[in-house]
Amino acid sequence: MKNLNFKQVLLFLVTLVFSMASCKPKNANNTISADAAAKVYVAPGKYDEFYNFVSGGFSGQMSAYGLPSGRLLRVIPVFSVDPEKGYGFSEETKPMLNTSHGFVPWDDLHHVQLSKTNGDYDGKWVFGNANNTPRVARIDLKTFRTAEIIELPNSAGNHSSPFLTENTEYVVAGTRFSVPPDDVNGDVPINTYKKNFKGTLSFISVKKDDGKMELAFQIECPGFNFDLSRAGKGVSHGWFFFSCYNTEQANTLLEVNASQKDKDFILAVNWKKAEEYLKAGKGKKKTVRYAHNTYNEKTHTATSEIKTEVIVLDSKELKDLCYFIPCPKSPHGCDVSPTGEYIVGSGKLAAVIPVFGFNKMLKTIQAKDFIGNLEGIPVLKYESVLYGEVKKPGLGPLHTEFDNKGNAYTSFFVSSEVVKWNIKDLKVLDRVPTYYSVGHLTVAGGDTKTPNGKYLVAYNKITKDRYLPTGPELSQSAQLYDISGDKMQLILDFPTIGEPHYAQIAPADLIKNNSTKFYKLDENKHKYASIGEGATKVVREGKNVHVYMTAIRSHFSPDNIEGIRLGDDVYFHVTNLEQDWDVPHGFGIKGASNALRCVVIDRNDVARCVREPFLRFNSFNMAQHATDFGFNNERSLHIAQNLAHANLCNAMTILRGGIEIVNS
Ligand code: RUQ
Repeated sequence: MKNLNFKQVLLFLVTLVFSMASCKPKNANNTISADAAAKVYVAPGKYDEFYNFVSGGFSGQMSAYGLPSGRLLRVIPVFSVDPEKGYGFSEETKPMLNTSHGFVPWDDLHHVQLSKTNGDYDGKWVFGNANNTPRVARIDLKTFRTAEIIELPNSAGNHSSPFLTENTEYVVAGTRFSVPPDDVNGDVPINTYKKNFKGTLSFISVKKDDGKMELAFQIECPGFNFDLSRAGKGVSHGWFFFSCYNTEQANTLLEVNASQKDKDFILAVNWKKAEEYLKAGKGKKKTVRYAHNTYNEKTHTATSEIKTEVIVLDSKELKDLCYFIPCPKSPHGCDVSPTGEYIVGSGKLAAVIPVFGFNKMLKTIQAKDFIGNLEGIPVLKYESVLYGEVKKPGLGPLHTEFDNKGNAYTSFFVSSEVVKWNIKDLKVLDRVPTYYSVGHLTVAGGDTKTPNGKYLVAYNKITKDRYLPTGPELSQSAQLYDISGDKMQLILDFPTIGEPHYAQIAPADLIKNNSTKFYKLDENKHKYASIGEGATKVVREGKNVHVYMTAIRSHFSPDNIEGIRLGDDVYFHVTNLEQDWDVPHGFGIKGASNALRCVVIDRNDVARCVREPFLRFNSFNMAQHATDFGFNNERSLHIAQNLAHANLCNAMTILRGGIEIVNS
């Protein structure tokens, strides 16, 4: 491959992709053995053994599935508005999507990471990254709701993110694309890329008890692209590894120019050392702008705070902080074995999978066995750090996970397969086709110190003939394999929400017993909450009218509101009084552009509208009189049930005969 130029390689790969994708493997129908159905059957009324948290890609959301059944349990809104849950529509949740650029209603969520204690999942939180407008979200696994979102300055294409250290000390997020730092004039000619563009790695600390995130520090690195990353664990705890490409620092035709070199790098970062430098005051304060959004469970309201400072460590000046390990051809996945000793780099265009030894790396550093220095960062000798190469594994390796028997599983996008190999002797043991073009894969507990090793799921980009056709666009999908035996066995296909990238699998027992059933009414600290029907009222404040309203099965209170005058703004604050598991209510108003859903017991949402031009509610059914506002309970409830995910407005200007929202 070395002697082929990139275009030849690409042509070769593309030809392969097409041949893989267009002809069904001969044994496609035979790959399911008779016992597969029994293996995935979860009887009605029975629970699955595992939760599977799957990234939603360009849907911006995360979804939770049960395994082995493949049942979709919930779509968790994270970076995109979600009318089903009112997320991003109610005034209470809108601040979650605030950024330094204003309200951003979508993103691309690629990677999920469950919080860890001692290198194993602890079931508290799951984190996700936003690629487009760089952010990291924390989802609380008691409620399956997004609890916090933090934006990342000095970043663009937050892809090597969010990856966690073994006790969730840090969530780490590297920028995929280098950019001029936020505190300098970024309006520079592109041909000054090498000089002006920087790659920044963010370290977000996570508080042990409540998970609160803070942007602890950033490390400024050379202007490369940081693609994926993993924390060290066990022996390598204290280190972080990032795959990087475009070390050519090309700025045009990246498809070709960013893959000129025979080797790119894995960047090894000693984050314990970074902490020392930080303590010694070696960080520099930089002026930036980023949003930090938090959802408060007591007030049921999110707040967004704009922060203006970050501490940056300079990899050029600070010794022993970073090292480059050469790695063949545009490494993508960068994965660390359960013991923390082996680091696997998957070069998208490489013919081998290099496996590096952590202890060999330390020795190489000690012996100063360097082959060069890039912007102050020593480059280690490939052969000295290398433990060995997996030969002829497949084409287009992307990601690797591990089982509990010393094996690794790598996904191959181009040859559309999962390949099992042994970590010690690097021999390929088994390979199975995926349908088709697998991206990420996950093994139950596959990135922990103690993988479970029962199941593997492959996440595919293309489904082609796997499902009933749905027009020109088909669902992406997941495929479940039983990996408990010597041979991997495909046992289930299931479609996914959006494009799945990384996903993780956790034992159900870790999460299900802590699930919140409802919010206690008397703990509601929302400003406009009505604790019981007796507390409902209508309060006039000048031209604003606040309706304190409650909802309980089939009944809104008050159900008639009078005294509204022409020109008033009316706000509905609806408190759901139910104190039982899973009794949501909805509230909607015809023609309004925002929605509210009092999904959870005692959640009090206000969807303060609206004032949008051109929205007219002349035919609004609930307003019966010129100045009185007749509120027909039955009809409104009917509307609510049918429009649980449709329109709602609860501030409106009353005009004659109907309700009109005017631009004011
Ligand atoms: S990356 S395959 Cu974000 Cu591999 Cu998706």
